[in-house]
Amino acid sequence: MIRLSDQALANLPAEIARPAYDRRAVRGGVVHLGIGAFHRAHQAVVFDDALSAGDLRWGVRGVSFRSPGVRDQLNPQDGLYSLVVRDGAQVQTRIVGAVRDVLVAPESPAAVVAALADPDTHLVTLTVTEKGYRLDPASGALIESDPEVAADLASLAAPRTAPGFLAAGLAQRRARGLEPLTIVSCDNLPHNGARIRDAVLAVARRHDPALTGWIEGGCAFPQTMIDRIVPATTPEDRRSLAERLGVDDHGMVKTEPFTQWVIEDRFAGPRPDFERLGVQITSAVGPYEDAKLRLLNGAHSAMAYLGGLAGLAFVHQVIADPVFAAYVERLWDEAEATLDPPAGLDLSDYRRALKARFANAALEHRTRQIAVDGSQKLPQRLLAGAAVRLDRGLSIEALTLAVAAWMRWQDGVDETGAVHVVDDPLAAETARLVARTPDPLERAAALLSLEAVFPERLARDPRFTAPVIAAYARLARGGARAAAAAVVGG
Ligand code: CS2
Repeated sequence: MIRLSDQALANLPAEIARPAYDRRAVRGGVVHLGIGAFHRAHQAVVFDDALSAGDLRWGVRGVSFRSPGVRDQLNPQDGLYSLVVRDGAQVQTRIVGAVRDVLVAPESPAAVVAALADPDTHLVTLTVTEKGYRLDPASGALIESDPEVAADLASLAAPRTAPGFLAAGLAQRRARGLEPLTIVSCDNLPHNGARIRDAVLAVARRHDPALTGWIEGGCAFPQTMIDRIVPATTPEDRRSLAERLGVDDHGMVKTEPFTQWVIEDRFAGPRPDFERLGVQITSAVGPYEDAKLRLLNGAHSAMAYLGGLAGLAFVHQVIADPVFAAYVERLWDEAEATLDPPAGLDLSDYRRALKARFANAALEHRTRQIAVDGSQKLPQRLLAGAAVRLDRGLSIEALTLAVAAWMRWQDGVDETGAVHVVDDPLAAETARLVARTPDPLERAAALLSLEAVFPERLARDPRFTAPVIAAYARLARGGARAAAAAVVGG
């Protein structure tokens, strides 16, 4: 079967939407760092819409930080890929043309720096996951002991990290007399704009105080809230798409109909007409971000660990279970009381919509996918809300059960006896703590000593530690479902 490409577009069935603009005339206005499925199913679609609306400045140059996988999927396809939107039995497919090419950072660091320092480039977007910022999750400081960070702090000749590449690219722009950039973090981190700004400045400061001043004075790092559920593509997804398209697409992504992007109104230079493309531009992103992180992502992580421990493979299976569904409502009750939602965001409607999104069985969103990198996710998804509740003297039974479930997940085996890999930057450390504490009832206390995850004010507060340890004991005794039932009943 032939591969998707500009030429193959003519062979596609007529009902498949495809770029109607002249792809050869598209400029590379955007550099995207971390071109995984999430970018392709979200921001790249907005840039594709901008191109379709006739503004040809917003083509994307993608960068992969680790493997050449996405480059090998997309470059032979002229950057084209299918966006498959699944809602129950309905499937909609569209070919996205926004991506021009993909660079692999470790293979060609100079090309990535050159892309950042290209006069056509105005925006940098990033989806490098929480750990890609190289900031300590609890303190927010640059992790200087990380060997790649240390290398970038010593020299930017061939950067290794996202903050290092940005510092090097901005240095080259400044040297060439080009305009500063708008750098848009699209990761699920609180104050994500400030985080990437802090990380870039921490690297720049080490190399050139004048560069630091130029970045502070001219570059913009808006805060964003970004939302779309994008499960990993499977070989079966690809096979069924090939049957429908009649061409082979190695770069397809699948997602849900829902999509949302809220960006703080802070730009250094040209940008697409975001408002006309359905993107919300606002002065205050924080309230959107907190609601999304604590309700959507908090429930996601809770379902990933509790459902995962119970041996449930998919999110829709977890939410279909009445006990887990009632538990999620309870978790949301706890989280909701800590939020200050923006005007116009009705949290009851938001929760109802989330439940329907989680129930979309056609997505086949794996609990194990969400379980990855828990140490980076817990602080903003569960612990921040717990801290607010403790300040107000409120109970945290549901939140602490999710924390305890993450701890149980670190054992690497679920309640059915199935083994899983603990995929997390702190996996070696958690494994050491687990191994050193053979008595499962003491493990929770041992894991609470992880300073990168648990801020001191929580780790030292018995109002936090006692329910975590009790929930852990309940999980060890009766399993995830019974522990969730105890929270719901209590
Ligand atoms: C998920 C998110 O994998 C995860 O941690 O919670 O990727 C989630 O699907 C997105 O944030 C939804 O916008």
